[in-house]
Amino acid sequence: MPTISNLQKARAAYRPKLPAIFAANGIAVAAVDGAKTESIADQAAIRGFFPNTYGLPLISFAHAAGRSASKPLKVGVILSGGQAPGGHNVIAGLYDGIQAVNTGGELFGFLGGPSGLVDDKFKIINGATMDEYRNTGGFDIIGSGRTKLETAEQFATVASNCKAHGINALVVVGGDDSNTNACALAEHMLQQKTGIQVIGCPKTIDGDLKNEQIETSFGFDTATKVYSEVIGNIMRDANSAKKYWHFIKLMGRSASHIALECALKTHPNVCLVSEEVAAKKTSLQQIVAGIADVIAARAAKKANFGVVLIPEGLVEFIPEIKVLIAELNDLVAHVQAEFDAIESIDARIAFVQGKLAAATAPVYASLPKTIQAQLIMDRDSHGNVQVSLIETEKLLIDMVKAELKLRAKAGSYTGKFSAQNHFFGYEGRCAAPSNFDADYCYGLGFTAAALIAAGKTGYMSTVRQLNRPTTEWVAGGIPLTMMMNVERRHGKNVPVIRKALVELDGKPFLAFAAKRDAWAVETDFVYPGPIQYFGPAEVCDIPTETLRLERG
Ligand code: FBP
Repeated sequence: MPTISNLQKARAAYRPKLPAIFAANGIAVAAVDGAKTESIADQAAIRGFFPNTYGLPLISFAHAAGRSASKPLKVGVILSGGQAPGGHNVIAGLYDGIQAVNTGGELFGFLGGPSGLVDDKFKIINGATMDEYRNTGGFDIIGSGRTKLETAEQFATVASNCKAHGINALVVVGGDDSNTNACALAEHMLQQKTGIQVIGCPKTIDGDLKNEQIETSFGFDTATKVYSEVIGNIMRDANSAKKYWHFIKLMGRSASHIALECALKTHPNVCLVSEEVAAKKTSLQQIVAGIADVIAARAAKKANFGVVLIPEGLVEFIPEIKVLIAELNDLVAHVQAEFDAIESIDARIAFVQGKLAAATAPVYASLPKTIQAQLIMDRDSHGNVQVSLIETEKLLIDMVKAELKLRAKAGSYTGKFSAQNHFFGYEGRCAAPSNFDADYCYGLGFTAAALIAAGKTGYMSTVRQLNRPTTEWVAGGIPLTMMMNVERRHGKNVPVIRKALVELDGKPFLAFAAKRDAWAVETDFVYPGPIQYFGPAEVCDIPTETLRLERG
């Protein structure tokens, strides 16, 4: 038995609250078909891609006596992609739901993400195993992975592995890409008449898997609370020492939801929002000038300290860097062998520099050498640059320093600039889930079991009305095809679940935009402190600002 902390011991006793329908009736519920659905765009094309799962109705649940007498379920589950707090509670909800249907039910946890399904690597999750992981962070109960499950060959292998074990349903816990693939898997299973159902669950700390039906992805609440706690601590340090500017990069591969949420919670002097940078076509030099303006304005008030929040995906949204990255991705792919043969990083940089187009070559040349090197290092499995490895926070510090030097020379800046850099991402992905995520995830898992018991496939499990007390949370199902549109990826038109970026006319961004000028010059820091698991509801159960503003 591994050693566990006192908090973990106390937390193991927490009983997550279920959505109202299950709290009142257990699994004695029936699925009720609502209105038929259409995809959010490109309806004819999406119908063509998914003839068997397109147009399914929305699902809600109603009390139905006698439902608990159903036959035992044999379900497989995978955790896919980056860790997010609450994954273990999705599995706990699923496990308890399966047991509620019939105590003879079985849960197969496929190991290491989607590859576990293909390679048939699994462990049976029993009651004792489950109890060790309730309300804990991490995905370590079965591990996760980023293997893409998308080919007909993989689908056929998955079907035969499931049949061999008598598995009648799969639950895919993942983000937009994993659930896009879950939809294709559901379609395959129906087309091949395998009888195997597929249900998705919305996971990602990035908060970019959301829409009318999915109010938030799980993990966003806990992760942003952890980052906000640490940002608050840094703010207090900055306000005590009064000598450092802290440049903090925050995870979130593309969308800036995490940075925006942390800004709303902590009131930094600057928070960049990638989607705004793209919309306004702000250049890197303009971003640098904007930050330097804030630093100069605070220096004029003798405040030579502050905090700047930077979303992880920023570089890909800056117009000239976006073009540069696209060209570099193509270039490195086309001359891969030649490129790999060059040993020194200086020679690689010179090689790339010589091959760039006339418009992009000066952009590349203007960047510090470390960033030039990071832009041409190892690609991800799609051949793209790995943005999380680009040290945008250091790039901005260097450029701001240079800009302030020029201003000092010109006499328009007289402050002192000393900077520290940070990157917060992994620190929050496996935190013990907040009460919100513990309850939400348990509800998502239990709902997935109810959807399976009702014979549904091609759905994502949903729990809604999350801005209200848990006693008013509503469980249901949304067809995966409903969230889809067609996008061009790697030269092909493909159906994908649409990623939700920050909307510049959305309430969270507008609330931030209304305050940011004041936060820039004043020291209006907020120190949220650590997540509280025990205590009054107004401390323990507060949802994110994003959810509160979006849902009222
Ligand atoms: P998912 O989209 O799979 O949930 O992952 C999110 C994320 O945490 C991003 O914020 C980050 O850019 C990425 O994963 C890091 O990936 P890795 O864990 O492979 O380093």
